[in-house]
Amino acid sequence: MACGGFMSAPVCFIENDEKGQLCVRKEAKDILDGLNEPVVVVSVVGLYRTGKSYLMNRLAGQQSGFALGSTIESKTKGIWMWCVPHPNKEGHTLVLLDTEGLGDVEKGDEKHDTWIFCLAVLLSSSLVYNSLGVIDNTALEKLHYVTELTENIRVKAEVGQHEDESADFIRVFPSFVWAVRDFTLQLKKGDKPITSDDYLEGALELKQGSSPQTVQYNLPRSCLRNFFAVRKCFVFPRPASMESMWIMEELTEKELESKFLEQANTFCHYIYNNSKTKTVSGGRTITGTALGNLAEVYVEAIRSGNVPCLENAVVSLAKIQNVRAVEEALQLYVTELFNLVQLPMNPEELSKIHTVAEKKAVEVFISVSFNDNDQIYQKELMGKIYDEYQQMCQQNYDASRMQCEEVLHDVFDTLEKGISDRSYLKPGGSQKYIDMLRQLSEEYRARTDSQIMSEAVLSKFLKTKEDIGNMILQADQSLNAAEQEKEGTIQISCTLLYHSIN
Ligand SMILES: Nc1nc2c(ncn2[C@@H]2O[C@H](COP(=O)(O)OP(=O)(O)O)[C@@H](O)[C@H]2O)c(=O)[nH]1
Ligand SMILES: [Mg+2]
Repeated sequence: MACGGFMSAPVCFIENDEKGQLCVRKEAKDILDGLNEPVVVVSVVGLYRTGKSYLMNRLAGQQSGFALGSTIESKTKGIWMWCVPHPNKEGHTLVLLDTEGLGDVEKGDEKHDTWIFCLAVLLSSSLVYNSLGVIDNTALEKLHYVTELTENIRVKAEVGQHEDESADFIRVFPSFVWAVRDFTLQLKKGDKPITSDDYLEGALELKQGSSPQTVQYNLPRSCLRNFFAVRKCFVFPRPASMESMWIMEELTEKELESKFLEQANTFCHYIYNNSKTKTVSGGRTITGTALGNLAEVYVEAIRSGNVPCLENAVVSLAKIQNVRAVEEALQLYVTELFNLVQLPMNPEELSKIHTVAEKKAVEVFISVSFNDNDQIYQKELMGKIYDEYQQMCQQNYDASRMQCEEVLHDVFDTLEKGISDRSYLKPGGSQKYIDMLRQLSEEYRARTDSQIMSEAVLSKFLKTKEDIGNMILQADQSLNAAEQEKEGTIQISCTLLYHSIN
């Protein structure tokens, strides 16, 4: 299904578990985990059966994908996700989030709808609000979720008692696109043609006055104006005849109304060209991996009865990402060493491999880590790399020692044999022994030329041979003395004999 993070079909991203609580689906999380490039996230919200899933399929450039509901029952449950290569931004993934319809009477769970709306706002870089007909008061009343955002989303971790956080929303919220479907009116104000954006801004104009009705009227409008800095509107005529609309997925471009097609293309191009890479509080862009973690952090906050907070989410996200960055970077370092190192080896070569592997590991760390401003995690990584390297150096010494010892046994075998045969316990034996030691040491050195432990192993060995060398020397000296004595005795006897004869 997933190929380098891209998917042939959408998967369920966030849904209700068996206890009725929101949860992030593992399959979707795994796909995002494998996506280490920046993401542009576009989510669609709106009442059910208003053509949201169809519009998302168009953004994916596909005839079908997100399931369409051609019956009363809405097809999409929870939030579904589709990751496709971004058509305009190389090295970016376009993540499409299709939400289940808000206000589904069958479901009748308003709070659930509110959270779905909040998650769509929190996770996306562009939020598409989709509705049928016109932007009138009823349409805006249906968008009451926007008025609840202040209760359900916090930006800062600590807020002063009388501080109004909604002023911060504008900095961190996605851009807002209103898609009006089956639009039948003419875009005109009086006689003058207006743009669809003018149409939206006109609908968002506030009324003067402070009566409860006026406050009520102004509330969703001022929320939209105050929370979303970038607002855009697209009006779509009916795409086809009523009968054909049951089978929209099967209709070819030619069978669609040309005006609809034109608008749909303009809409898609606007999204491709203007939707920004998803950032989090503090302005850092995020990857697919981070998006998956972010979703888990927000969903966890909702599950535990808290209000999702952007600043806290960034802290949690940083921790998750940085722990992972250390793990991945260290894994790469260890694998690199494992693949290139052949023990025993020249320590300088080992050091070179270590330096290259360390550099690669730091690169991985930097690409995965997140807000490691004080370099706490990078220092942890460097410490772990140092430990691994020290271990490897130790293993290198051990391996070299073993090889040297093997050569040593082989080379000095003749000497050992000579010792056990008592070949050196004869006059002049000590010199023979020393010559042999010298000759074999040279042979050993020639065979262990490149080994770091060559001299250490040899000198340890030679030390063990000092006693036997001394013994041989002593034996040699006493043998010599005896010999001389013997020779001396003979000479005295001969002299005596000579003298007695003469
Ligand atoms: N009237 C109308 N129906 C549409 C439009 N686009 C898609 N549909 C059809 O409306 C039904 C619901 O579409 P779907 O995309 O599943 O709506 P969702 O519930 O909002 O996701 C399907 O039968 C679609 O073929 C549109 O622009 N206008
Ligand atoms: Mg749908």
